[in-house]
Amino acid sequence: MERGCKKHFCLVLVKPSHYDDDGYVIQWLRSPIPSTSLAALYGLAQDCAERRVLGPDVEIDVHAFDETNTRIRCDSLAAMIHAAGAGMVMLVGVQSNQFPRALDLATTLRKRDIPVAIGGFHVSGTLSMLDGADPDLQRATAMGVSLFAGEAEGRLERVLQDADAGALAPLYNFMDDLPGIEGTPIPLLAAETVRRTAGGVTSFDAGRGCPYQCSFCTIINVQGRKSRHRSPADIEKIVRLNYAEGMRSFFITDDNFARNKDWERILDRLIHLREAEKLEIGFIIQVDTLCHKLRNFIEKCARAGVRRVFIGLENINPDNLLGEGSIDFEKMHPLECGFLRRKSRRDRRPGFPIEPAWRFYPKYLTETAVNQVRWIWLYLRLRRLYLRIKHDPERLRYTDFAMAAVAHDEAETRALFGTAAAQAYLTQEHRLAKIREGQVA
Ligand code: B12
Ligand code: SF4
Repeated sequence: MERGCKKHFCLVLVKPSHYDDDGYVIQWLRSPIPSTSLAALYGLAQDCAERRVLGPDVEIDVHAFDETNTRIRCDSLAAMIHAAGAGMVMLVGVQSNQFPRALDLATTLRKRDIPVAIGGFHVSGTLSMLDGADPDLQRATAMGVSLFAGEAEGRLERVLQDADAGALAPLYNFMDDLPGIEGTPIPLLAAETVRRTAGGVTSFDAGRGCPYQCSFCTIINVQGRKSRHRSPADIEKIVRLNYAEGMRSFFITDDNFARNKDWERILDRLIHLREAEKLEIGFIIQVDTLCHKLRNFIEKCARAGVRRVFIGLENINPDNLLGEGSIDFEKMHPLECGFLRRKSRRDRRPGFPIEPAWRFYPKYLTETAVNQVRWIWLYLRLRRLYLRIKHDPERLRYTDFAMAAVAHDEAETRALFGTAAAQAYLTQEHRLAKIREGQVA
């Protein structure tokens, strides 16, 4: 459509959620944290809009929606694009468990003649590890959906130009050409998108790629083993922009921040923001178990405001996960849990019946009320425990097995190692140790 003398291209970015076991879309009144994938694509799309990559007379209007906190109505998206006269929907950051939902959204949109592209870890991972041999990818292609493998930095404008020309390719495959991300447009989201999350916390990737080769790791097949990173100046910009919007806590999503080649310069910049400029910022990072060997790493992380660290370990006892608060109450992995579950009666996975209103709403309201009481009760119990520990004069003398130094006989004496899986793991470790010592050919 032409408004004034300008043409418009409506770009809708959607980060799909996935279905729960009952076939309802997992959605919350407030999701815990803005999606980095959505922010990355939004930042790149805004840059394309500013550079007028579709021509000097074409405005690109970018809209971003996260399905974990917003109900996606395909009819409304289609109406927005038809009203603009041109546009497309990009389903972004789609992981394997979200791919079926992404396909269902794509099916409805394609029926309304809307150009659709899907990208994210599932497409990239499937192409790099299985050569694209996945029936779901084939289904997508069959319905005219365009697939994008690899990273969008430096490539988004080509997809937009193809879409505008009505010539989207069935597959954009950049897996063999991972881009440098220094100086590329930074991830960001509009304030109204961020407001749909719990608030205070946001995330960004300072870098991609990890030099290690853990046998169970899929990520290195997608993001590679070479460290590619944003510049300290870009990271400062991300922090300042978000800080101005009230964000105080940042999740740096690098799989292994300790192996980001620029970690020290980045931390120095963050230390300056905290210590010289008194910005009250805190960080969550992910590292490997050897990070303590990097000179200054732990000290500088502490000064930069790192408050929580994820360390990936192979799990000796998978039952541990079942002990999480969220699995009991919401039947949900803790990383997927948000605040106040929303369910839309009509957004049910194809193959599941649409429940009549008289049955759906009372059940939903009862579930919600029961879960809220359970969460409040859990909070009160933990708060009581916390206060008891905080005021216990003996608290600094407390110790238990988990905090004790490694003992030479613990594999024989601790119950943790008593399961068949743990024993198999130990046998393999002993064998590998002997190979390293040259005792086994
Ligand atoms: C950070 C992270 C999280 C954070 C997300 C926080 C946040 N604010 O976003 C948290 C902790 C919440 C999380 C949760 C989960 N995660 Co996670 N997560 C990651 C991690 C480490 C980084 C993801 C990221 O932000 N990358 C940076 C963005 C910019 O990259 P990207 O999404 O790939 O997007 C780029 C390209 O793919 C492309 N692109 C993406 N989409 C599109 C679309 C189009 C049209 C185009 C053109 C381009 C394009 O452009 C982008 C920029 O280059 C990845 C591992 C990894 N390194 O990818 C795992 C990973 C994605 N997570 C994974 C999983 C399994 C989960 C959970 C399902 C875990 C669980 N059991 O609950 C949940 C799902 C939650 C949810 N609702 O999405 C798996 C997915 C595996 C798979 N086969 O799909 C991964 C790969 C880790 C792994 N190997 O196990 N996760
Ligand atoms: S350290 Fe983490 S990101 Fe690196 S290869 Fe191992 S599992 Fe993958």
